[in-house]
Amino acid sequence: MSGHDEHVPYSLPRHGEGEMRRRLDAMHAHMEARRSIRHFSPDPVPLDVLERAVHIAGTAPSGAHKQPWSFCIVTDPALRQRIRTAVEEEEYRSYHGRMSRKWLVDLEPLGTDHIKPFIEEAPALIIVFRKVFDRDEVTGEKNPNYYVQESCGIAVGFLLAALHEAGLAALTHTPSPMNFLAELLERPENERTFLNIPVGWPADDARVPNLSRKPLNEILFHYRPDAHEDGV
Ligand code: IYR
Repeated sequence: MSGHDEHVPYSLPRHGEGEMRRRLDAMHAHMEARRSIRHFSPDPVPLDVLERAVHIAGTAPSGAHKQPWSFCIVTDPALRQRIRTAVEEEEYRSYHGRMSRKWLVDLEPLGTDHIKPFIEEAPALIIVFRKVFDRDEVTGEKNPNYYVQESCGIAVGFLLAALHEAGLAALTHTPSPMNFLAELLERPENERTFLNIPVGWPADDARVPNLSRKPLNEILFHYRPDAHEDGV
């Protein structure tokens, strides 16, 4: 039997209905206030706070519990300068040829372009790598990981929620293609870049697009008994 084959008892506290609603209403108000930020204050963030957020990300479920992720916290200004240069070269190619006209139109409300000052301005980058396989430590054999994209997506969701809980802002930045980041950070052969996440406090003059979120009735579909009455 390997590690987690042994099953152990588990239970959760049962909240009353009112308590469940209070908790989720409070969580909704809190999460509703989360925004992607592109203008950061350079104020340094305590490293152990970022470590705690990564610790929380690492509690995410994953395919066959393989935990197929690595999180790199980059605070070194020299390295961030090299990353920015490489990112802007890739982004220039994306904005000037690789992205479709429709894509560029969709991005107009965000006001993005290939210039990425936040890579140097934010006090830290958390660069997430997905592990497409793992090597057996003894035999060197390649062992597969499963649902790696889904697993890493969930872990990043936890990470963003954790950073927001700490009052920190983040951006999910996806330079494309982005594997140059794995090369710059000299990641092992089994890792592919998943996301670049600049983190910090918003700059004093930070502004965000005036976005609204889809109402519940546009994203939620019920399949329940007696659903034929009044459409509710
Ligand atoms: N990766 C580019 C383009 C970009 C794409 C999407 I989809 C966005 O939501 C935002 C930007 C960039 O970071 O500018």
